[in-house]
Amino acid sequence: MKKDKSYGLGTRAVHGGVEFDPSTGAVMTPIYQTSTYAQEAPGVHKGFEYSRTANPTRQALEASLASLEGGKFGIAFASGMASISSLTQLFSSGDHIVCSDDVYGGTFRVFDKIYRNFGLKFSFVDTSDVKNIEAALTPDTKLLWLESPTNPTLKITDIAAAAKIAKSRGIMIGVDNTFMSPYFQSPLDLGADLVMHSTTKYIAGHSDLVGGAIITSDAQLAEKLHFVQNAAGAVPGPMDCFLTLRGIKTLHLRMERHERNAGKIFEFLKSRKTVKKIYYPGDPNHPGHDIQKKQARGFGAMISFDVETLDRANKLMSRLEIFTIAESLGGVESLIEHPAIMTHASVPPENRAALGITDGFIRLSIGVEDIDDLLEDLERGFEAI
Ligand code: P1T
Repeated sequence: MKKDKSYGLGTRAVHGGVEFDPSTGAVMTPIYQTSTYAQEAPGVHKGFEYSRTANPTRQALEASLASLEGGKFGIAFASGMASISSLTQLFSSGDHIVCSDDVYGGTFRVFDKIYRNFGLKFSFVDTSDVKNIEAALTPDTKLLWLESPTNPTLKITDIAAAAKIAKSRGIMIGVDNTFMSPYFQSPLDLGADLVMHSTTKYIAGHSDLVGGAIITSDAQLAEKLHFVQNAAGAVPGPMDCFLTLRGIKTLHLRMERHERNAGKIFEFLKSRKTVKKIYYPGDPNHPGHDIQKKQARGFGAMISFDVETLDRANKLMSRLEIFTIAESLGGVESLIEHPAIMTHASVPPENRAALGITDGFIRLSIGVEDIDDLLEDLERGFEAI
C-alpha cells in the first residue's frame, strides 16, 4: 500500500508499510531471521548486507510505523529506552535538554544517571505550563522532550504551543507518544520534529515483547538516527518486528475498546469516597482536558488515582483477580501498579512528592476485557479498604 495519509488509520494499521513478499507473494511479512545476506561479489547485493544495518522485517515495521504517525521515516529500536538513548546520542557535551518533569522513570534515569555523566545538561520542568518551557531555555538548549500525557500523573502539554516556542528558537522538539498511540494523537501534525514510542505498549499491544521507535519527516534527522541505529546498534530482532507488525493490525480496534472501558472505570472511581484524587485527561475537571480535546482524538486508557496510604493501596491491589499487579501498560490485559515502588522508583522521593506520586498513588492500564468484569474486580478491591 502506498504510505498515503489519506487512508484512515484503521486501513493504515492493516496495510501500512506492508508489501507482499516479492519472492513468494506471502501476504504477511516473513520473519527474516538472518544476521547476514549473500553477496554476488564484494559489494554487490540486494540492498541488505548485515541485519544491524537493515533487515526486511524491520524495514516493513519501520514503514508501518511511519505510515501510522503520518511521517516519512521510521527507525526501530530494541526498546523505548533504546530509542530515547539513541536520540540522545545525537547531542554533544555541553548541550542542554529541556524535559517534562513527570516522565517515565526510566527516561528520567537515563538522562540523569547516564547522559549527565557525558556532559549533557538537563532541566526537568512542568511543561503543562508552556511558560515554564520558555523560562528553561538556554543558548545551549538543543532538544525539548515532551510526554503528553505524562507517566504517571497524566499531565497534558499543549504540543502545538510548545512546538512554536521550540521552532522559533531552532530547538528540536520530540514527543513521547506512548500513552496515546498514533490512534489518538499525531504529534508531527502538531509541529513536533519527531515522535517516539515504546512499541512495547499499545502499538504491539500484547505484552509479549519490548521495542521502540522514532518517526520523523525530517530526512536529515532520519539519516542521523539511522546512523546511530547502525553505529550504536540497539536494534530489535526480526521476530519482535514481526510480532509488532502483527499487533499493529488491530491497533484501532484495541484502542477503541481500551478507551471505552477507561471511560466507565473513571465513572466508577469518581463514585468511590476512598479515592482522594483521580488523574485522567477525560475528566472534564482535569486541567489539561480542553487541550487534550483540541490536540488528540481521545483520552486513552491510562488512569491514576490516589487512595492516600500505602496500606490501602496494597490491600486494594492484592484483592484483585483480573487486574494484574505488573509494570508496563498498553497490552490487552488490565494492569495495576504502584509507581513509587515500581515504575518510578528511580525518581528521587522529593521529586515524586512534588509531582503527587504518593504512597497511595495507583496507576491503571485498562485492558480490553469485558467492562462488567473489570468493574466487579475493582469493586472487590475497594471492599478491602
Ligand atoms: O520499556 P521500554 O520499551 O524501554 O519503554 C520505555 C518507556 C518510554 N516512554 C514511556 C512513556 C513509557 O511508559 C516507557 C515504559 N514504561 C513502563 C514500563 C511503565 O510501566 O510505565
